[in-house]
Amino acid sequence: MKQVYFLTPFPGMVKTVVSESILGRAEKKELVQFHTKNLFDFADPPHYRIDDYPFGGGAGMVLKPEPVFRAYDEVISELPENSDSRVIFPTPDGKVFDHDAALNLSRCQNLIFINGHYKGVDQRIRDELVTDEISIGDYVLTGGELPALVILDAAVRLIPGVLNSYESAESDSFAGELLDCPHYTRPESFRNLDSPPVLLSGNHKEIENWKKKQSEEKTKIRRPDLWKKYNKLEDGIKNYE
Ligand code: 6GU
Repeated sequence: MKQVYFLTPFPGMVKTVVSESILGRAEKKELVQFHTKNLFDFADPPHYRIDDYPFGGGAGMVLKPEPVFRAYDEVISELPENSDSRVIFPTPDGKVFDHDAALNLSRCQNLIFINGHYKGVDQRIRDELVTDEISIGDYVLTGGELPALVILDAAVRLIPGVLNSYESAESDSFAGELLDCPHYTRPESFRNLDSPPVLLSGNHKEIENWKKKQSEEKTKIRRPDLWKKYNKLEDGIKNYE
């Protein structure tokens, strides 16, 4: 089973999301187990501070090294020896996350997320403990918990057995390089809005052609970058044949 740890000043935030989502269902299925370590539990009395002013000045506070290193040591002591662990620090200056990175994490044994809610974390944490610095896009959030949960959700849904077959990850956008096609369900006509007749035709070949065409048109317009990549791949296949 995959072990996932969060080192965070806000364990409640993580627990709530896990328990109310498919992450929680994956835990019930015993495919993954979630743990949180409250960084305040590893801070020094009497003030139990986990952040402090930055050396050299500047705005914002910096997450202190001691609580993080201590919490990390405790996590390592709970994991089997020589198990394969990735230590993830979600940060806007990290490598931008994508489907391939999610797939890669889904295949790791243990994931340890270090979440700061401060201007930064002491660089020694990043230098000594962190294996992966990951950003979820070019904008800034107030803390690492939401991005950690985004990264985790994307990875956990790719673990075999987490999704039901009808939620299958195989036809996802990005898994196949093209964006997903539009979907319709009953009623066939709703407020005078009709579903595309081809989808009700029963002609599987035509349905597949329609879906592919829709995916291609959407990708061309919204994501010229993916469209270019897709065409290169298709050309590769054609040249190979
Ligand atoms: Cl990983 N963290 C924060 N705080 N903001 C972000 C981010 C991560 N990725 C994009 N913005």
